Amino acid sequence: MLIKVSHPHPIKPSEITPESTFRDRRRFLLNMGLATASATLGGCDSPSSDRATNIGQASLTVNKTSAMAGGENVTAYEDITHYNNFYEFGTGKQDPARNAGRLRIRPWSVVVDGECEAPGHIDIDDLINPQALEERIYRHRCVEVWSMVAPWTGLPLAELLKRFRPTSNAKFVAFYTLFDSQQMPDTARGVLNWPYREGLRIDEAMHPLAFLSVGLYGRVLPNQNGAPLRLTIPWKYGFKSIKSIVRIQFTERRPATTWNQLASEEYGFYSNVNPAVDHPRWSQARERRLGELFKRKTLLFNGYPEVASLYSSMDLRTFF
Ligand SMILES: Nc1nc2c(c(=O)[nH]1)N[C@H]1C(S)=C(S)[C@@H](COP(=O)(O)O)O[C@H]1N2
Ligand SMILES: [Mo]
Repeated sequence: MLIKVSHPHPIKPSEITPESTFRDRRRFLLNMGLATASATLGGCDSPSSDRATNIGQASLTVNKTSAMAGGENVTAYEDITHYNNFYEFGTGKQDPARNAGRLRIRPWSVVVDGECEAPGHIDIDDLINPQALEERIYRHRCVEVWSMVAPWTGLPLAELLKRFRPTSNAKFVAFYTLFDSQQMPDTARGVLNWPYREGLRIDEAMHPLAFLSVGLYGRVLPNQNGAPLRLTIPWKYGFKSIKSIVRIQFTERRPATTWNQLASEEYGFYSNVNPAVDHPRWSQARERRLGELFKRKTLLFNGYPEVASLYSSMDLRTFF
């Protein structure tokens, strides 16, 4: 059942810049000189160990690091992990950090089916293969006008999708989050239509920037950020980056997506970051980077112009 809530994304200044953000002004500027082959992030003797201070997660080995956020400072781990949207664990920004600990992330496998020649499933531990993992430092922009720069560990989405050999009927890809009311008591409130679902056009999903994340800051992904596997689509609003994925389905028709089902006039299927197309209830022209006092200008496609060719024949006001 769909319950229309009047303000699914209320904008309160207190939420956009939480007190913790003001308190914690530590900033990390990643030294990209460290991004050498097979760098194990968080090693005690490396200068990058600062990044891992107080991170209680196992470290991941990555093959290479690509900084794709224009040299901007990386947002503090504390902010990235304590200011979240994960409605299955509550609608408050601090709720996921408090409640997502009850999510059991092993055993975990992802079903891949639909319009493909080799449907099947993949075990998360087979996916977390050190040879295949890389780190991507991406900007991330929520439709609620906050943003961050985060170092994700994972693999290109296209690499996983191709293993299942999508057919020519596969025009879209649908993604589903786990739905388990035992582990996710907040789902009983019916704020959204569970399971949380998202979708991409197949060419968007195959774009080299589209990424599946299993780690953050060189460590295993914390539950509140979508463990054990989440999408990271840096040119789209944050809600496209679905967390704790259990199913990926190739489809011929455009799949339903959670926020679009809730309020289609507010959240379109494409949801590309676009300063010129406002959300009906607030402007998208500016954003507040977590940890910063002043707002900055929002960039078209969140500053990833290489995706523009995906939309060259489309009116981005109609297809928002
Ligand atoms: N399953 C699920 N995925 C989700 C959400 C959610 O509520 N449930 N929220 C989305 C929204 S609105 C945003 S902005 C991002 C936030 O990701 P972060 O908490 O890692 O920054 O997760 C997205 N993925
Ligand atoms: Mo969001």
